[in-house]
Amino acid sequence: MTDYDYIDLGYTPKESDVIATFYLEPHPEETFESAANKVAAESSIGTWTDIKTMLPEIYETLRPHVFEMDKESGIIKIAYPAYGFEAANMPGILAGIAGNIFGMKAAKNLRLIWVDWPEEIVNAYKGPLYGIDGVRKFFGVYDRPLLGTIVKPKVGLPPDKFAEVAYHAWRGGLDVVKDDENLVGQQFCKFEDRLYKMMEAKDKAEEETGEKKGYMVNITAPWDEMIRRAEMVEDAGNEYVMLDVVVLGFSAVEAFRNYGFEFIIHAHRAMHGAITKNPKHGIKMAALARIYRMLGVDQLHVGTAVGKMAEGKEDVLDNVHAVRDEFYHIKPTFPVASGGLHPGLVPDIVEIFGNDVIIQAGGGVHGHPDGTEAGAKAMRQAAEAVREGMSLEDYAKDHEELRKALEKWGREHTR
Ligand code: CAP
Ligand code: MG
Repeated sequence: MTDYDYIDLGYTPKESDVIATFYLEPHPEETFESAANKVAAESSIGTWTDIKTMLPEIYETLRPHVFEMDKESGIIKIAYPAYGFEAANMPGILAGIAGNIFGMKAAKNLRLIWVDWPEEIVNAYKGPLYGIDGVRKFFGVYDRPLLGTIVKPKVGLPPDKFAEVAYHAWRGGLDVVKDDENLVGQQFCKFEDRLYKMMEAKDKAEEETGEKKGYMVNITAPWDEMIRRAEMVEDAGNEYVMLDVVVLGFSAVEAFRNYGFEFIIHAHRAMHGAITKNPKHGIKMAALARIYRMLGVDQLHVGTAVGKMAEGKEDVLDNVHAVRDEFYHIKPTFPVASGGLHPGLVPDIVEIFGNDVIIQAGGGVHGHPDGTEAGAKAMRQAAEAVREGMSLEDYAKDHEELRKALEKWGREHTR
């Protein structure tokens, strides 16, 4: 057992401290205090035993303080001096406060719920280049949520078919079309072929509708290839890229934002559920959402509460606060509601999120009885109905596409 005590309930955190809030359930043979102490040690300067190399000045300047501890709720708060971290190195920071501790014997369950970042760390991050205001300006759309689709099937369509589906989605009134998270550069839909077909389709849709359109092209790949693809996207004149931020890793996301491109970055979070879904263990999505915002993504998937993914309303709202609330110099990230959505759920989404949300529907557009363009129209009509304060049912009386969508899916939450 380590001799060093990190529990200090009288401690008042300094403004410069990084404060991590955890839910902790100790191993049955461990007291709550001892488990908390071990979590504090392992996430900062300590180890499992006392060591001859722990110079007093190291302990004094870098020790964490467990300054709140509530056995009843399992909540502990640990303050870490910012001096213990390299500010512009998120992987390095997380290797401490969200590293070994999740695998320790001492904690049966451990969940990082939230991190309060001090200004001196936040200053090392750029945050989104555009954020909500910048993305709205790009589209010139201010009075309704942005609307989008994911081309389905997830993978399989060849580039020309893919672009045709996208063209219909844009024509029907959607602002953005995105690749699915697992569509990259498969041999039946090579990255460059898809990109160029999509550029043509986007130009055509913009000309015909007079509206600005966006293509969120998924450049997720090993780093060198991802940069090569990003350069290709830049040359093609596309303004957006999409990153699968969890599978790519914190290093890639931080480095990509610092690389010098001027893309709007759409962040898909495939794999987050492995980290965030267990309410007793792992990392809460809201804490991750705040980190991805610091790293600089302009748009981030945050759940829907009413669609096919598991997060409930409370969690979704925590995510929304993490990306939209004031946070030093960092712009707000646009929350994206996606997963099992259809036109009948648009009012629920606006009720939960307000207008500052990007609503995406894949199945809920391409599954429309009359196809993609009608599905896109139905989504736009649903958003118009909400904007005008009308019920979907009333609006659908003289809007056939919305009527047919409601006949198929009603207002049901998805599973
Ligand atoms: C939505 C989606 C997204 C999910 C991911 C999909 O499609 O493209 O990947 O939204 O979940 O493939 O499921 P549908 P989350 O509209 O067809 O459901 O946004 O919660 O990370
Ligand atoms: Mg998807």
